[in-house]
Amino acid sequence: MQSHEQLQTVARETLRKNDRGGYTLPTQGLYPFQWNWDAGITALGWMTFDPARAWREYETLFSGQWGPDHFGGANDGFLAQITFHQDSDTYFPGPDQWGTDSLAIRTSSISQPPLHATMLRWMWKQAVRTSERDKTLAPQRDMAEACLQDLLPKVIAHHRWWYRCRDPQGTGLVVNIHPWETGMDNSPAWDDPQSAVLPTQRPYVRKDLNHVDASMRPPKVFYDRMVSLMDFNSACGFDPKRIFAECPYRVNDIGIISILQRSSIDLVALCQEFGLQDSATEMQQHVDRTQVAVESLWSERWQQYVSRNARTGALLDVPTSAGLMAAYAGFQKDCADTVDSWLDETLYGIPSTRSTYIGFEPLRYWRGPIWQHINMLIAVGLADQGHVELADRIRVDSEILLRQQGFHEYYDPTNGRGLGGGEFSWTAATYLYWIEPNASR
Ligand code: 9WN
Repeated sequence: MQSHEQLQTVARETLRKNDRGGYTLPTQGLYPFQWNWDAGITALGWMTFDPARAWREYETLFSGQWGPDHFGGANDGFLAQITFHQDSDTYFPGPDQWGTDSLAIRTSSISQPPLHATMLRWMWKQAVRTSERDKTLAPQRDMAEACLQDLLPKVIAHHRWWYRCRDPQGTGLVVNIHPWETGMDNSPAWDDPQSAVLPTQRPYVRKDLNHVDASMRPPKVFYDRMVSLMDFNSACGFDPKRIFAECPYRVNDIGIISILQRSSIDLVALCQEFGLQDSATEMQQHVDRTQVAVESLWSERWQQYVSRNARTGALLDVPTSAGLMAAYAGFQKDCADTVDSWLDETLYGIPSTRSTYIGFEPLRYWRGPIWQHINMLIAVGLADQGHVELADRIRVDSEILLRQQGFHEYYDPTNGRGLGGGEFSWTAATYLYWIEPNASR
């Protein structure tokens, strides 16, 4: 069991080791580029000991955002799942696979859960608190203010992209068109909609199995389908209308919907604080619409929100951790009792798939293992809604795990063993921002 001091030192070293100047690798080898939602969580970790570096992570992430001049402009505001600032041959699919060679900064052509307005608001609050506590640190607040003035219009454009391109009919429930967009890539919830995707016939070489045991990664047929969807996207010239209408995979993911909802709520608050009243009103309208629409994703069976196959209309009635971010999103039902029951079934926090579910696999990627940043989002949401004890139970479970195992990509919920990539950035960041006893969140 490592002490908090030791762990804090290791966590900082982990971020420094994975630092590539303006961006942080999730882990070396397995993920050698800048990932979208990883960057947001990782910035929170930097914020606890090097605020300038935290803001820089965001600046670098948004340097890859697509604008009105990219691919005809219909994807203005799009922020990619991966931004390829440098080449690397240790990952597939790398920069040459996505059809984006014409970009100055190449990116993938799909997005990831848009948690940024929330992360930025937390960073902003931290900067304000710090400078109030110690007047000599006032420049930190000025830096935060200047960065947010630059970033807010970009974040607004990104939210507009989600609502415009991924919910063109204004239903209040955005869709995703690739399981990698959910960040919860091979969740059993995607098994049904994925079966409509024809596996690619083209040859390619996976690289993930050079780094991690096959028992912890998705099977070949999953990759065949991911490649097929990636190629479909570029064959459409990234035209969002065509992709929405024709993509064989179209899912209302409760994870993305919850994260976007919380982010839009935080964006409204930031816009109000920074004098962007029209954007605040615009975002509030989206929030109100989603608040009503999400009730159609309620599962009586599992007493939580779930996802839906947007092509067939069928509810994907699978109990995953994505549906437990209800308190975080401020939905009508906060799912606190359900979270409580999940915690009784495992020892170290929230598994990605409920352990009593038939498709639960404790080792394999998003089919069972625990991710620390998901523990954090669920717990912070619960605390925000007044479930302080429950939130603290998740935090303590997470703390035990990290003190025993260090910073892995994910953890086996049946015995706590660290799995996947090692020296993992967002796990270290989660420790620094949320678990470390002196963390001032
Ligand atoms: C594909 C970087 C990313 C995370 C995802 C996680 C995993 C990539 C992969 O790693 O996905 O995006 O190749 O498996 O599922 O959530 O952002 O840490």
